[in-house]
Parts: sequence; C-alpha cells; structure tokens
Amino acid sequence: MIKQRILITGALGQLGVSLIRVLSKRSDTYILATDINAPKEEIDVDFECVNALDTNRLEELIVQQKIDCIYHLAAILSAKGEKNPFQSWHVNVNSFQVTVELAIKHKVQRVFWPSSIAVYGEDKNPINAPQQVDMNPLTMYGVSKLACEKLMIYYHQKFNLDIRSLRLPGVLSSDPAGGGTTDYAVEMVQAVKNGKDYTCFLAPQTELPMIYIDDVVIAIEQLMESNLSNQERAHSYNIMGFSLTPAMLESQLHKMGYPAEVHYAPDYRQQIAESWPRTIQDQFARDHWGWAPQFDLEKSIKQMTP
Ligand code: AKB
Repeated sequence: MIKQRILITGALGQLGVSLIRVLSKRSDTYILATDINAPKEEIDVDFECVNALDTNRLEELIVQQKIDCIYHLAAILSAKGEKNPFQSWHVNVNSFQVTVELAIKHKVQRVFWPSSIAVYGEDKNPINAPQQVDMNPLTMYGVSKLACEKLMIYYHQKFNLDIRSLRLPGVLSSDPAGGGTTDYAVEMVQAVKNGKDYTCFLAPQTELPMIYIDDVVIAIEQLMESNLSNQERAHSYNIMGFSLTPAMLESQLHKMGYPAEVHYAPDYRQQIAESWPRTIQDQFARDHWGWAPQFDLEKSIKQMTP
C-alpha cells in the first residue's frame, strides 16, 4: 500500500539522482520526478519535464498525483550563479516561493529544501562556524539561500508549514554537480581515477567542509522522518563529513594508487571558496535528530565510480 506520494523538483541534479535511487526502493512510496531537462538514461520512477517556476503545471501534478511530500531541489549553484546573479535570484527564490505556495494551498504534509554553506560569509574562512551567526554571503546563490532560510521560518510560523532543511557543504558523488565552487572535488576524483591529469580551479590549500552523497541521503531521510519540535523545525541544519583541501585530495588519490598529476590554476571561484567556512559545527543536527556521518575521505573516494 502506498503511504507517501512524493514530488521532486530538480530531480536530475547531483542530489536528486541519488535520492531517487534510495527512495525508489521503498515499496510504499510513489515518486514523481521533475526537472527542466529530460533524463539521458531511463530512470526507475515517473518523470515529467517541468520548470520549477511553472506554478500551473506543478499545481496540476500535485493535485492529479495527490502529492503529500515535496523535495524541492532545483537551484542554480554558486559559481554558475555569479555569471548571471539576476537569474540566480529569480530561479532560486521564486522556485522556492512556488513550491511553498503550492504546498500551503494543497496542504502538503512535509517539504524538504536544501540550503548551503554559501549562506556564510561574514567572517572569512572561519574554523568550526557555528550554526547561528551573523551572515553576509558573497554570492547571489548564498544570498538567495539565506533569504529562503528566513522565508522557511516565516512560512512555518505563519502557516504551520512543515518545511525541513539541511545546510549542505560540498558534496562528493559519482554524479557531477554542475555550477558549484566545490565541484573541483568530484572533477578531480573522476579525472585522476580515469588516469587523466587535472587542473584544479581552487588553490591547493583551500579548505572547505565536504560530505559524501550517501551521508546526505541518510541525513535527509533521518531529518524527514524525525519528530521535531516547532523550535527544532526552524533550523536549516549544518551537517558535514570531513574537511578537505585540493592538496589533501590529490595526496589521498596518490596514496590510493592513482598516479595522474594535479595542476593548479585558481580562478574567480577561489574568492567564493575563501568566503566560506573551513569547517562547520553540526552539533544541532547530532543533538536534535541523531546525525552522525559514516563516510571519511578514503571511503568516499572508494565508492565514487569514475
Ligand atoms: C556550490 O559549490 O555551490 C555547492 C554548495 C556548497 O552549495 N556545492
């Protein structure tokens, strides 16, 4: 018997692809995946090409499919967003607004939406950045994520919308992200594991928090299934797996027997990375719903298929 009917936006992105792999194994869950692009390979769940800004079509789908849970993943990431900040704001904030408005109107029971470490920016490159601190993000992506974190709290207070969120660091996975500042990590692993030299767009000592995709999916499932108090629901929870620099990744790959060379040519993404924390505190997630990462760097690299 189907207990939950889920709609996912941005379903073909780095997060969506892995989330679908896991959620589609549940026999009691119906999944409708949507994305602005068509899938290149067949996927195991119902799929429809929809722009996450298309209120009318999304509303039809929510009603037709009796959707009771939305994972809103569509977004333009930090580096791509800086090429066209107006579009970045438009897509990131307005698609959030569309999702939330439809969720409230159609009494969707629960919404998941990912925020990002890009919301930080006040204190350049701090170690162990706290969950709550003054924030002045450098990128439009960060500005839009911070605005949506505030909106999330507003809609929860005003309409009792059950919307939950993780503040994600860079994500390592076999599927590429696309348009992010932390993408170098996936690119380097893929190139070097394939025996190809790689030129990294960040400087070797640039330290950032990272996480392996399977840990993200586990965290999403835990967060979505946990009983949170009203106060706890108001957080976009920091989580991280390990901290990483390009030099550490290069050296780990060499240690694991991949000899391809890494070169460094930092570009505009260096400044973005330097505005983000080196590590973040994830104690709230640990205390409130039992978050604990399973993957360190070596285990993550082993899992990643080139
Ligand atoms: C990006 O690099 O833009 C993303 C993020 C940290 O949210 N991976």
